[in-house]
Amino acid sequence: MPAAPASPESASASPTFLEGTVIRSTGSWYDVQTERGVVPSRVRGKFRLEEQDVTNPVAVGDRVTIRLEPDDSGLITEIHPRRNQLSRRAAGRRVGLEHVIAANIDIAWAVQSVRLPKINPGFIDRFIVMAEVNEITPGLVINKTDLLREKDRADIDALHDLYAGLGYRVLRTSVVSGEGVETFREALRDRTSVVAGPSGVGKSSLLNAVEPGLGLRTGEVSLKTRKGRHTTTYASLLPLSFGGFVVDTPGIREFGLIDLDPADLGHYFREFKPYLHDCRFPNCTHDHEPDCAVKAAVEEGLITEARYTSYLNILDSLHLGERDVGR
Ligand SMILES: Nc1nc2c(ncn2[C@@H]2O[C@H](COP(=O)(O)OP(=O)(O)O)[C@@H](O)[C@H]2O)c(=O)[nH]1
Ligand SMILES: [Mg+2]
Ligand SMILES: [Zn+2]
Repeated sequence: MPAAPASPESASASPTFLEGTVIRSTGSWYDVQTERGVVPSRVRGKFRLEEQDVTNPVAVGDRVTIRLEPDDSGLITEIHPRRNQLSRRAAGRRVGLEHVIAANIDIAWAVQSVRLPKINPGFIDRFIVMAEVNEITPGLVINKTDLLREKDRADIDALHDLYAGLGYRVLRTSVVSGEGVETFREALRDRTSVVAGPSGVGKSSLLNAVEPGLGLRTGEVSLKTRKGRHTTTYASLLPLSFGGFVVDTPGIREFGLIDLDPADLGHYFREFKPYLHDCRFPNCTHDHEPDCAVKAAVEEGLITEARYTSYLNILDSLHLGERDVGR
């Protein structure tokens, strides 16, 4: 611990240091959850200077040490090393900089619904890549199972089996029948989780079902024009009464694939891995190149057409510089 400053006011008592988690940020103040409750805190100027290429040196989810000040506010004196983070390119004046949305995330759930809106495999695959690139465990929630029609059951089962077979956790839920709600609650317990998905799949409804106290608004059609919204938005962590946090951010669509080299994309499709070293060209993008072992595996049915199509779509968007999840 740093020594107490030798000023007359603080000579009598040594300062109190606490550890905590940043749960909310306005850009200049940070709410830090500690064993003594939430302490509004400021950050030392030097952290700002050290991190030239990010807009926010402290993000929600960061573990920090604070020094309690005489007015009961905190001063963040240390930011503990991050296990991982989700970032996007900053907008507006700070374009080109990185904005850290949240740090130390245990799991990121892609939420989809069986109908209304229907499943979008492209979203799932892009989201998985985004999570894997950031070293965050992805999972899949298939919601609104009460709306499942018999004729769609085989497709949903195949999708479930595909992702479970790749080693990802897949949950089936319904806010109406209650299926899977308890399992989802257990999956959120004592972790920091991201819940993302297209509008209308039931994210807010699901979170209200596991934690009624959240009181999230549901059923709203989002008419926001995202293009017009260039101000920096800050995520917050919603504390769960049974332990854990859920990352709440309106900007989840923008979790980008920052700095992913198109030649590396194949490494984030787990089932491609056995074939990546058998392509003729070591920098093969598994697109147009001859003697590609990945394409051969698709032709043999060892890799699904759907996953390969997602791969090509993401590859295209990387070439075009479109690195957002939500397309
Ligand atoms: N039938 C059915 N409807 C649901 C379910 N979950 C959510 N909904 C409805 O789907 C609509 C969108 O839900 P909402 O939670 O706002 O979705 P969000 O945009 O992902 O947060 C609302 O009308 C909900 O009542 C479900 O499991 N089954
Ligand atoms: Mg919602
Ligand atoms: Zn190849």
